[in-house]
Amino acid sequence: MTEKIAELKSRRQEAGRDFIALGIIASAILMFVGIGGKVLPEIFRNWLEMGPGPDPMLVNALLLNIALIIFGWRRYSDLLAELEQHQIAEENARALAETDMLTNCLNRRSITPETDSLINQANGAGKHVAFVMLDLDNFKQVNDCNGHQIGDLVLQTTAQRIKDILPGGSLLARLGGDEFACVVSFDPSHQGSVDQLVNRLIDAVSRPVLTGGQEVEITISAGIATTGANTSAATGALDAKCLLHYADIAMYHAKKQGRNRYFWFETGMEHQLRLRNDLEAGIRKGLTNGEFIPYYEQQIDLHSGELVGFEMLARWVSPELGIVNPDIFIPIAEELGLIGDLSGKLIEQALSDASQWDPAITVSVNISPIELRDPWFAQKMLKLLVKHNFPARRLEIEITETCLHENLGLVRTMITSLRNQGIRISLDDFGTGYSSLSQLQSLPFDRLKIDRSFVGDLAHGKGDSGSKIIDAIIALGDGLSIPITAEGIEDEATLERLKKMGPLKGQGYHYGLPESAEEVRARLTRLGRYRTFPPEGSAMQARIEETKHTAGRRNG
Ligand code: G
Ligand code: G
Ligand code: MN
Repeated sequence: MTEKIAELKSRRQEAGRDFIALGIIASAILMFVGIGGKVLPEIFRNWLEMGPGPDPMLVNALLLNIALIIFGWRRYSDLLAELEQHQIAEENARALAETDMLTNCLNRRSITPETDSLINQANGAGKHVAFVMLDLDNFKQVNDCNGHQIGDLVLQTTAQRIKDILPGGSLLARLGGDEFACVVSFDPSHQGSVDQLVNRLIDAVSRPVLTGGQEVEITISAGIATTGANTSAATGALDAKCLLHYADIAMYHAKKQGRNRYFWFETGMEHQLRLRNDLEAGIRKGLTNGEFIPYYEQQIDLHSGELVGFEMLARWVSPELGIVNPDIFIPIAEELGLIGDLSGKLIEQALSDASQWDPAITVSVNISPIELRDPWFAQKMLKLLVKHNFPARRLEIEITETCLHENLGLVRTMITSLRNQGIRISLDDFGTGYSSLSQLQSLPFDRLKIDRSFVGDLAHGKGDSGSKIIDAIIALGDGLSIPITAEGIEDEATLERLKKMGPLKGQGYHYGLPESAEEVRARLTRLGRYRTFPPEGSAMQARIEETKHTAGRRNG
């Protein structure tokens, strides 16, 4: 590429020199006129024997002049040819800059001006323009699993399939990566034609791509924005840049809704997106500012009524939003890749809080399926336990049933290494995630937690199904010798029914809402189960020592 540019440059310089040559020719012609005007009449007169011959010096000068003009003319025609070539090369370079090399479509730079001129054309013809943003789903996986060459082939095939379907006069660009944009004009009275077109695109792209005996399956998500009323109602006049932005938002919405589908842009989406971006920024900021804190829900031995443990439940104390529940921020933290960090901080805080509690009280923590995929997870837990000098047998890790579908082998290894350290593992929300009996038998769980939906059914007297399921789970736990906790006990009646069903632990709002560390401290202090003397070396102990010391000096 650089060689080509250097060649173009040197040709341009040559052409510049040739312009000087052209100047010389012009002066040569002038001289020819001047000298010729004097010499030629003398020659004629000499021929007609009417006078003496011309001055030989002037004749030589005239001949030299003629030679110069011929030479100059040839250089000039060469120059014109050069210039023409130069122009062609420049045009080629411009075409290259406007084209996506892999697929031969337009690229991100050229789609905007091309769209703007299509909009102008359409406006003149009483038509509207639809901008369709298309993004392959999980394309990274195709690259990772099959290599970049296959990835490139998938992109080329996709581009070709889209081209085959688009009506004449439409635009197609690859904006980069696995993102395409097509722009079509349509009759405003047939908006349905855009839906039809996009449906056909989605169908065509999701046909498997055959590559050297392999089949690659791919789907696509799309967003549509048009110059018609539905997009412009709230936004006014639309140019290519706006359309691209709105189509992108609609495409993002399609991704969020589960991919392999399309959405028309609606103004609400922009609002949602802003909200989502604010949430993401807030979570990042909250993480560095320590805004995520543990709350604790009591766990009770149903028969003795004794407090035996707490389940730690994450809360986000946001300066803007107040107290936010984990079902809002955990999925976002997972998507942002922050869950390991967040969870680590929360668990560390919980261990630190719990070291002040009666050592008979256990702490349960929830972890996300994503953390189970971290090969260092067990290591990290061990490090935290050692750092806080916290006995592993007091820690219980809750994993939800849905984890088991993701990678049974990995989960088994993880559970085994956690249990080898002495940490206990419970299966959370049991009954909602369809784990099979064989999985239960092959995985060494220390506890099952019956999902609160079944426990809730008990009190609301929805037939006997609730109690039958709970009976079945209790029998299962008996058979496998796994103890059981019932979640979501909300009233005395439920508690009484559960008590009759077997030896259970339980938790729920009947015993109070989840509490902050401070409230737990007050509760345990009332019960005489809070350690008033902090463990040695703690910050509190250091402060007490210091106070004693200064008080001693003052007194002495
Ligand atoms: O507290 P509750 O309110 O809304 O909890 C909702 C869900 O969030 C529960 O299913 C619980 O398992 C989960 N959850 C609470 N805290 C944490 C946490 O620290 N990490 C993970 N991964 N999930 C949590
Ligand atoms: O990890 P898990 O999905 O089990 O999270 C427990 C969730 O259940 C938390 O959000 C907690 O606030 C909630 N919860 C705990 N006890 C009760 C209860 O008695 N009733 C209801 N509706 N929810 C409860
Ligand atoms: Mn739980």
